[in-house]
Amino acid sequence: MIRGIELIDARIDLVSPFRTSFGTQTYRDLLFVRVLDDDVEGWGECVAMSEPGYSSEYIDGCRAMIERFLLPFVGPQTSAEQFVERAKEVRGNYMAKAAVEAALLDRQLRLAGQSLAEYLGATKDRVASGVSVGIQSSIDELIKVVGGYLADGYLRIKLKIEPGADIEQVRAVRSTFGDDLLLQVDANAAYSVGDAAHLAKLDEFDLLLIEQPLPEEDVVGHVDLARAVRTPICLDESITSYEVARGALDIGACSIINIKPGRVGGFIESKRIHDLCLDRGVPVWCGGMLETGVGRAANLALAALPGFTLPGDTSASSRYFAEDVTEPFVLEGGHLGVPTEPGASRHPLAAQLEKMEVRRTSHHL
Ligand code: NPG
Repeated sequence: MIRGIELIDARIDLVSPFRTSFGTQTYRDLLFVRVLDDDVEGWGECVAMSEPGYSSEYIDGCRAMIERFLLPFVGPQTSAEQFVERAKEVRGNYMAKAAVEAALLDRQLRLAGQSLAEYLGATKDRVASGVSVGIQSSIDELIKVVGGYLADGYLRIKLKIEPGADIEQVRAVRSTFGDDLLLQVDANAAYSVGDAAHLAKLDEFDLLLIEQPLPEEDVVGHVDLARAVRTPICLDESITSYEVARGALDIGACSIINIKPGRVGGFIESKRIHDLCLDRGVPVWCGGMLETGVGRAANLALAALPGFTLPGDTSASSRYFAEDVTEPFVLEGGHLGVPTEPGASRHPLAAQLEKMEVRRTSHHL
């Protein structure tokens, strides 16, 4: 029986600054949901950032949303599926919902002795790892950083781009590391439809995809862009639900989708989007939001579904953290193992969490 829920705030340092078109991060604020049951506990990690730069959600807002509107949906025996149904009366707030869903899933799967991979219908026991490379101060630095990740064994490189740091960066990486390198770019919504001719200059580099070139709301603009460039368009920020995914595919806004459970409200919705894409032969891959091992574990289970045919941003813990809050995920031959133990999340190590914890609020049912 669920007795209560804790919300735990923490902060973890990044091994190196991570620069994207929407800002630079040197640490990551964390928010965990911990469901307390008589027999087990369930953990979920909220993927929102401290500031609303990637999406409209942010950590302090998610905490308030969870406390005021989402916890009332949780009773002593509430399953993740029931929570998802009840939470439909709250609009949006995908990252807040996903964090609660993950904690409930973790609890119920531990009680049932089932892994998230099994629950979702995973077909792989390890997943290919890609790495996301932040915008660097110079092309020399970029080449050095990419070379380091390739030496680590990463199987695919994603370069963050923005206007002024795009074509020449991609040219340098392609010419240094060769045509066989699996390479893609991510603009985090930094361009407009007027940049179509500029973005078409990326076509000569045989990229796997261009991720989210235009603003989140401009799904229709991506249709025009998709006609003007040969490189496949992949949507991330724009895809907040199954319905948006179906519409985007119907109108030709994208031909690949990045699935992030936090962005779409959880794993149950992620699976629906996966199934839709599998049915239509649309490749998907699993994004990342600088998760600690808590959320990374669950992402790996999702990435093990059969439609995830492209390597994801499922990097090892060491890509971001000197010391993860959990036992770290370690790269082996460019892959990460899919967790097989019961539950959805890997739980924090008490000593690690203690070093990182900022505050904790308890809510009794
Ligand atoms: O590997 O966990 C990871 C991060 C991969 O680049 C990555 N994430 O836009 O996809 C993204 C980006 C991101 C990071 C977005 C932090 C929002 C916050």
